[in-house]
Amino acid sequence: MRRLALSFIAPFSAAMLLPMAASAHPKLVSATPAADATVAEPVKLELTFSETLVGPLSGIELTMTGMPGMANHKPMPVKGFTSAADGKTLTVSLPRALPAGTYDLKWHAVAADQHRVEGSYTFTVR
Ligand SMILES: [Cu+2]
Repeated sequence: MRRLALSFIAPFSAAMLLPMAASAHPKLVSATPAADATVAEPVKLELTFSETLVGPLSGIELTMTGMPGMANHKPMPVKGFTSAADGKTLTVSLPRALPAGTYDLKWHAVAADQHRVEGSYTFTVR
């Protein structure tokens, strides 16, 4: 009988000790263009996160990794865009529509606890 009682207590205690703090880190919820999507030439990118962003500390780096008909395209950073955070959404305004090619987008996001979280995804412009 004593053995049976102990087997009930152990799993219950373990569940009580699970850490809760990680929930405050921003996760990418959705993006336009979406990860792995193929889209017509965008002039604006939009990334929506799970937490309210600290604007000046959140942003992206965008690299063109391929162009149609061009073998061995070297990674080419896209420059001249501006990004602004409003609540949970980061909006990136491009100086002109992105030309056809493949792109690697690296994002970094900071929410209230000031920890920097990073991620990346790719998309294609046709
Ligand atoms: Cu943190």
